[in-house]
Amino acid sequence: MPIERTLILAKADAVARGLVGEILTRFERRGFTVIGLKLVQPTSATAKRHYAEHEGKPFFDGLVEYITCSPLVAFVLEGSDVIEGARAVIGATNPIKAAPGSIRGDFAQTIGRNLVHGSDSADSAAREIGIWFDESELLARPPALASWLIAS
Ligand code: IDP
Ligand code: MG
Repeated sequence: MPIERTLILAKADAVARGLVGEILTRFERRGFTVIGLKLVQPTSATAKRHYAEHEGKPFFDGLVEYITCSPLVAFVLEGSDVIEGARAVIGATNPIKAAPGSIRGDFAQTIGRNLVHGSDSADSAAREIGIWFDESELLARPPALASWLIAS
């Protein structure tokens, strides 16, 4: 059970619908720790960098427009297997296929407005955290507390 970090974005629709607190709560309730948090108005360049793997796909321009149309809330979670765990809390990319009980399964309808981003691998997490946060903005919990919270 490695202690990992992952990058979460509560995207424009989450902010517009007042769901940021609900989204944060779902991760906190699962036991993951918020170690960095900010409200950001992304530039088009930042959005394109973040979603670089999707450049050239038919939905790319709309995706950039979606995540730059208002401020979003970016946060970094830390915890045991948090990359996979956060993806489970978020649910499938297409909300219609997302399990009830997941964020997308409970609050979203369409793939183009699916509320949340979560890193999909350790490499993606490291790359994406570096786009949105400076290392000095991440305040890790003390190691003693981390091991007390997560008994293996
Ligand atoms: P993920 O967010 O579950 O990791 P990805 O496949 O990485 O899903 O896609 C990134 C984002 O691009 C999705 O969350 C969604 O906002 C958007 N997206 C993906 N596929 C489509 C599509 O077919 N139409 C519109 N938007 C899409
Ligand atoms: Mg993805």
